[in-house]
Amino acid sequence: MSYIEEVRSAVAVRNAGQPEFMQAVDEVLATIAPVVESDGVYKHNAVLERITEPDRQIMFRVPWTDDDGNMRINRGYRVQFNNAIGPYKGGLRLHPSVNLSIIKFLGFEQIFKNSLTGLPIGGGKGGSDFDPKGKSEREIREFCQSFMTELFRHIGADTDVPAGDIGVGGREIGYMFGQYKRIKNVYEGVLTGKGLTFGGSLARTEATGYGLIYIMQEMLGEFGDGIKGKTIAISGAGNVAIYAAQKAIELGGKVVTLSDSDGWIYDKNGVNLDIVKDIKEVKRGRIREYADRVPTAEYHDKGKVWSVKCDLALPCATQNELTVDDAKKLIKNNVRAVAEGANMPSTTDAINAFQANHTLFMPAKAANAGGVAVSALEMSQNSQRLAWTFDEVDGKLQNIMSGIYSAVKNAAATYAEKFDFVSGANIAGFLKVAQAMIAQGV
Ligand code: NDP
Ligand code: 2IT
Repeated sequence: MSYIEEVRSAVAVRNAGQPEFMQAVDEVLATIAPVVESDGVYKHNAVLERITEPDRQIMFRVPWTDDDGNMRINRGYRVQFNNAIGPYKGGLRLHPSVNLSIIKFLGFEQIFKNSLTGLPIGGGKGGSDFDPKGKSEREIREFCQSFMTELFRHIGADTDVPAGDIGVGGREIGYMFGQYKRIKNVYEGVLTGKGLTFGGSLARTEATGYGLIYIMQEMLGEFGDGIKGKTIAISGAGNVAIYAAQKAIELGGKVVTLSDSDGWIYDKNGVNLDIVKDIKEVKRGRIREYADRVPTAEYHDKGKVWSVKCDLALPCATQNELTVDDAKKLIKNNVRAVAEGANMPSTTDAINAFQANHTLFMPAKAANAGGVAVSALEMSQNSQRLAWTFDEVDGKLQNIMSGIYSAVKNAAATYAEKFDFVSGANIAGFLKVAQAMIAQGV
């Protein structure tokens, strides 16, 4: 048995019942063999055993009262996965599906993604199975305060810096920051994605979606092509989907789909983002309302956006939302390129189908790293007690995405196959963290 196979078996036994975590581990282990099996230093230092075992896994009870006065209980999580290259960094997810497997897969992927940004940030992730849908403003605030009343003791500007993810945006980060400050009496950059009046960075809201389009541009630019004139299918209608759509439209693309967990819209004329933002960001409504307001648009509560003919596909909702059947439909419709805005949105079989077809495919660790990269820039601004302009931050984001593209492309060409960006991202992300871990001896 190879070293990788040995570790894979041991990790599977130790983490039984955690399918999403094993999916993320399997993908990394399946691609780093050219590096790990060619040099005994990794086995000698047990690097794979160490990198697959979180430094710390914190689970806690979160009590809160609903508007009827009932006490309600949720489970909170923070998995501090790896701090070899910087403080733990990664989002908080509030969604009823949240469990330890999901938080661990996200925390594990975050290690490699954060490494790819070139910035000094380690990997972590957290959240809760709390469902923010349909909750009042007061319920959200009380939940966030209660969540932070336990989390505060585990985090800090130089220890662990959480941010947003599904169900956590500026509003939730604001409430959590307020509670942290109140308990600790320290004003520090302990969270990113903060409001602009209290230490937030310009362009953080846009960063993940913009970064996704910037790296797509790099990938298409390889063939003298670009976003202009492309028909684009996007899933999701949250932070990542909306700002990916915004940048794509600005660059001359036509975004024809968006979705939420109830259904999806198709607007052959290209979506009107002002209406989408009003529905999603202002009214916190459902995507079906778009079709009520734009008569030419179709709303479907069955099927998925991937049945629509498109040049570019950007899954921006959640894990495993794009299956091998979806991949086959996209391939049949001649999709030119796929880039993952969400974390692990494509199943393993779907990725295999894209790669077998030589469809350009940029995996999440590289494609959506713009969000956490600008979070790291927010940390820098907080440390300096300065605020940079939108253009300054956006310019740095463009450079970072271009640097990620080069790193991923070069690692693919050196260790795997030209344009095998899955291997390239995993290997480039791994090498830096592994070297730091070996040097530090822990
Ligand atoms: P939001 O909460 O803003 O939006 C999530 C969107 O995806 C909503 O439209 C939501 O629909 C839909 N969605 C979520 N879960 C499901 C589900 N189980 N089934 C169907 N649809 C679902 O989150 P973000 O836009 O921030 O996050 C989207 C993805 O991007 C996630 O995978 C996240 O991990 C990833 N990501 C986010 C970053 C960020 O900076 N925010 C950075 C990097 C990656 P509904 O409202 O109906 O639930
Ligand atoms: O998945 C991710 O990279 C995020 N949700 C953003 C993390 C961050 O710290 O900004």
